[in-house]
Amino acid sequence: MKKTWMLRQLIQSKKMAFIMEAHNGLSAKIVQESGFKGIWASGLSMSAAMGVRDNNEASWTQVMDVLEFMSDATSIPILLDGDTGYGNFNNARRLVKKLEQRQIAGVCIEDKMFPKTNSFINAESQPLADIDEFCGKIKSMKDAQMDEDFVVVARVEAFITGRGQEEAFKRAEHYRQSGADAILIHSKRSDISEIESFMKEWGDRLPIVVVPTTYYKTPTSRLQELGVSLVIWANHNLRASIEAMQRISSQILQDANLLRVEGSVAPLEEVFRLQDAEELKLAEQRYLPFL
Ligand code: SPV
Ligand code: MG
Repeated sequence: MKKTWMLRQLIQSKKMAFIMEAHNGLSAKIVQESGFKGIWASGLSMSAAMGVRDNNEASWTQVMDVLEFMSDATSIPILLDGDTGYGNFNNARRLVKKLEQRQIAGVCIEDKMFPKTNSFINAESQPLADIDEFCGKIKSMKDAQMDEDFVVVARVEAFITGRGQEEAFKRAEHYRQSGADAILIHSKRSDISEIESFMKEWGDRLPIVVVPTTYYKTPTSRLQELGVSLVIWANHNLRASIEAMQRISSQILQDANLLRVEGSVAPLEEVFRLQDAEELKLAEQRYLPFL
């Protein structure tokens, strides 16, 4: 089954779906094994894992290299957080071409300016993209895709930057008319009032994607009632790994031995299993002479 088709089904199905953040080949594989049907290649998480900021400090080809490992390690679809498309329409349409070559199922672009800043940092002072310019970008991406099922999600940052419902709705509607396959409506509030008012007005014009990082206390059943199509758990593997690595590193430093940590980390056998070391053993028996 094509990954693009699988992502399209997740977004278009009546049943609300969930995708989970990954930021490298290993975390992508773990997301798949845990049972998720799709992966969010988070810009925040990939940049943090590379040791840089979520401000397009990593080049788009460096992001592409990470994606290639994630895609090779998995068979479920990946939705890339493509930030602003890394430039103007021309950069964004070339991005689509290169993503398709690596079997990435879709990309989400946000209506901010390059270089972007994470939505939870100085949100109110972040400039938004010009609507017509952003619409041209969406059109160029849809025109560039070779696979009809490749998904382009347009992300509306109006609420994030302190603008209201009217601006959010106007932008979403323009992006819909420009050919976006879904709208990601983002909010930094700890309640879902913005998402709620948007959904009530939006109806079922186009599938809606949300990222409940800050309004996680809202039961997900409420999002389903409102008609949300796709929920992104955006950064929790990264945050889990930070906490685990900080704990283990300081404990080993303090103890100068491994006695207290050995039982609380994954056994080496688990690392080898995740790398599929067994397959290489079998291949060697088949292909290497004199074994
Ligand atoms: C990301 O995961 O990088 C996102 C979601 O874009 S957020 O961090 O909420 O902006
Ligand atoms: Mg991001």
